[in-house]
Amino acid sequence: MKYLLTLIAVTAGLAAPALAADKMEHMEHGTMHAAAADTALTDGLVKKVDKSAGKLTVAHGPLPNGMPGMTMAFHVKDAGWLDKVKEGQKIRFAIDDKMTITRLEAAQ
Ligand SMILES: [Cu+2]
Repeated sequence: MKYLLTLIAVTAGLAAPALAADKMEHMEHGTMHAAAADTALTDGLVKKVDKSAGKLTVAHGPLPNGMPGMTMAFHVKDAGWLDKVKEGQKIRFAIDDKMTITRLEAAQ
């Protein structure tokens, strides 16, 4: 029993730092490539429009800052943009170094 508890403690200890490092890398990518991220447009598909939080959940392709394609929530620079998009709509967008959408346009 004692052995089993030790094993669980060791396993938990290993898992936590790995998660923290993963988050850190995510943020560094955003900062490093800020200049490129401001101009290049990325394709995305609107998954959710959250007007109360001022956020747009987007399934996006690879971003100029090095982030691979995934589904995630972004803040938008202009909350009014949330009235112009809807779930299921294809968009093209650009983000700044804080992962805020600074450009948003409809895609065909
Ligand atoms: Cu992402």
